[in-house]
Amino acid sequence: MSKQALDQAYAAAVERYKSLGIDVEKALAELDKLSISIHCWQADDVAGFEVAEGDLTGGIAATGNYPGAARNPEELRADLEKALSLLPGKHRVNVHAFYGDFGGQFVDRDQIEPKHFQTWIDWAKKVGVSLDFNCTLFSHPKSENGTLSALDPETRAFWIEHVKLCRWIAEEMGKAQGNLCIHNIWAPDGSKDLTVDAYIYRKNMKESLDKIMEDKRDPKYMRDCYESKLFGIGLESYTVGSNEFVLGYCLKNNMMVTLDAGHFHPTEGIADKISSVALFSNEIMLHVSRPVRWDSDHVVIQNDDLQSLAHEIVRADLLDRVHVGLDYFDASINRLGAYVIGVRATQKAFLKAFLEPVEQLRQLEANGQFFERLACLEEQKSLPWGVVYDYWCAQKGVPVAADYIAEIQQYEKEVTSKR
Ligand code: RNT
Ligand code: ZN
Repeated sequence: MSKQALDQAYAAAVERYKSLGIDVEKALAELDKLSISIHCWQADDVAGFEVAEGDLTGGIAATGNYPGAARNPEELRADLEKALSLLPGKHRVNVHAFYGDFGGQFVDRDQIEPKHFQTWIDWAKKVGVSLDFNCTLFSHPKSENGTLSALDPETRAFWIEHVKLCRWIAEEMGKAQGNLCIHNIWAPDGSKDLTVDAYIYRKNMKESLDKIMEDKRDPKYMRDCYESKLFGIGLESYTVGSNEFVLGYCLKNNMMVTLDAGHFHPTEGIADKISSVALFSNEIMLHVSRPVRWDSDHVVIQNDDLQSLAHEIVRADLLDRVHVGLDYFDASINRLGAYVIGVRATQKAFLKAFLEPVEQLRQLEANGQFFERLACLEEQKSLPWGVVYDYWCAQKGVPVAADYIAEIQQYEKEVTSKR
């Protein structure tokens, strides 16, 4: 589309929204503020960069064999930089502990330090992003029989030390960037089959977390969030960190809950959890993902689940308390493309929510005019939000609409296909 055609279409869209009482510029200003935490692990299929590279474990799986996965921190950062250059807005990058820059040395998880993440910190400063962080409690020989909930006290001690170190690293990242680095805890602990001692593992988990949290960190620079799960592959019957366990722990300990879109029953969405959790917890971390029949972590697209999630957050005015992060890993398509699709889909869902005539809908609801409410919700779907998004991309100097495809193809030809 030519610039002139885009400008004209945008002007018409602005008028259309104005007739509904909506200020498009205000919506775009909101979208400007939406900073999405982009997960580093889509670029290499959750492999990490430890010297002792093992299989991906913990009940998660990246399926597919598309060429071009990043093999070291430099390649991964180059890929992220390319992806960021195709995305409007200012974002964050979410790093996992096993993505440290270990300089070819074996550094076990209970030995990692901020220095192993210095190149990440320097890079983030250079490209103008902030970092979030995650302890890595999977893909390690000592995680095979549980981590923080393991029966063996030495195993528990090892993982307690790891998470403590990760909280220190997160705090250092926060200090270096001058803003909050969110540290996510997800432990895969669970069991394939019937579990007799469900209580004991959860008690261990609780005690391990209590020990970890004895280290006080500056909440201005690092805060923890804790992620629940329903099941994992090979861990189908029992998950220690179930929704009740994690919610209970977080509410009691004033910790942020992480809601991952793929971690509930297949017909259970996380959108409807937002208003409940937000009434009792100050902050929420989101792992925006796309489960297809199971927690498959498909690339995020604009589906109803994503749209409901954005609507719930925007309607309740919770954007300053809800942190939006992505979590998916598809190894079957161009990995960079996967980033761009997922971030753009998330932004579009939020833009649609910002453009919603919510006052009118509220009025209809309060009046009991439910047919009218439903009709208006349906009508919204075909409002010209797409052109507003395209215009925003043009304004930000990034490819408009499908134009990013060619750029990704070019990068694949020049860079990723040669790996
Ligand atoms: C796993 C969790 C977790 C991971 C990342 C890699 O089911 O969703 O967030 O995806 O830590
Ligand atoms: Zn997750």
